[in-house]
Amino acid sequence: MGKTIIIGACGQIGTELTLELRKLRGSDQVYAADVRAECPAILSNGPYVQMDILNREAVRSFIIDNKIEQVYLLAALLSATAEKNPNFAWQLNMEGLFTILDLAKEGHLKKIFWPSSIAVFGPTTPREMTPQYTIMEPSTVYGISKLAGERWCEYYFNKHNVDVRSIRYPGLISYTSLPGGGTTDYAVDIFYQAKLGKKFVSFLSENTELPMMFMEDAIRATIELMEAPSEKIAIRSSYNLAGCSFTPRQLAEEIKTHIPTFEATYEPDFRQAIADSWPGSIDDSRARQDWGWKEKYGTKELVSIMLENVNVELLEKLH
Ligand code: NAD
Ligand code: AKB
Repeated sequence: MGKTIIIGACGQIGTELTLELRKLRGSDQVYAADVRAECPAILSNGPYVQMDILNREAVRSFIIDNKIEQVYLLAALLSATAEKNPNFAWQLNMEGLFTILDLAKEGHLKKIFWPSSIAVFGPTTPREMTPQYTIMEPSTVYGISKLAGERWCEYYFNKHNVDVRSIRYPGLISYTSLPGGGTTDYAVDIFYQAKLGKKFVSFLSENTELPMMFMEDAIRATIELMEAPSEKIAIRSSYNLAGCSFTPRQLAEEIKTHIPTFEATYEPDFRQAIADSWPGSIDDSRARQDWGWKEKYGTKELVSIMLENVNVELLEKLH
């Protein structure tokens, strides 16, 4: 297998995906790339390149000159940050995708992974067990960019035979790196506050149910999808994928079974409207049927492993 690059490698998903792909393929075969000037220490076991996905010519030259075969394109603004800067979010989330799809169309790349999100659904979508194919009228700039991206991925597959694969990730929960500006971020922050012995103030209301997944499951799903034989990938827009679903109150109750003194209060802000427009749970039967997806972590397992592993120093480094 040829070389791989992960663009947006310093983020919540990129950090763990880079480490896992380096384990599988060899550190020197997997480039980490990000707009950040410095490579975080955790990714220093392999090559790092500072790269702005919006600099189309620089991205093209690097990929062609280094004979890269696979791209994981993770750079994006997430839902909450995107609402604060809609024009830039649209530019960042779309332009980079075209740069990479065009490289594949011209024969420079063999395979692309591009993540979508549960944000492609909207207030008119059936909320429970949201099907793969259903009404999609996203009401956020992030959701609109992800839905447009999905349509372009399918288009490039159909018209230009580009091998692009995608997952509609739910909210991802991890302890290796912090989340980067999403609506589901409360479900990571809560573990740091619990470990610090602090009261947690949730920016979502107590009964807001959202689909979530432990990062290890998400990374495994991504690699399984990318390694599946092409003929098994019947969906070239993006696959629904589910881990578990919970509300802030259910999550707090589960944490209390480990830390009985833990307390949470609820003060919804602008992110409540975003969460209200998203599904509560996801039907991922097509991913199960087509390429054998099965989650390992439910809410209980996720809470135990997060409480065991979150390191409050990671949070303190940022403040
Ligand atoms: P993140 O915000 O943690 O990381 C994004 C990374 O991209 C950052 O390291 C950032 O520095 C980098 N970046 C930003 N602008 C860039 C640019 N111009 N050029 C190169 N790099 C740039 O995001 P994440 O949570 O790791 O998400 C990665 C992808 O997965 C995104 O497309 C996101 O929409 C999608 N996704 C994430 C989740 C989740 O819960 N984390 C859920 C659904 C979909
Ligand atoms: C966000 O909240 O924006 C992300 C997502 C579900 O896409 N975590």
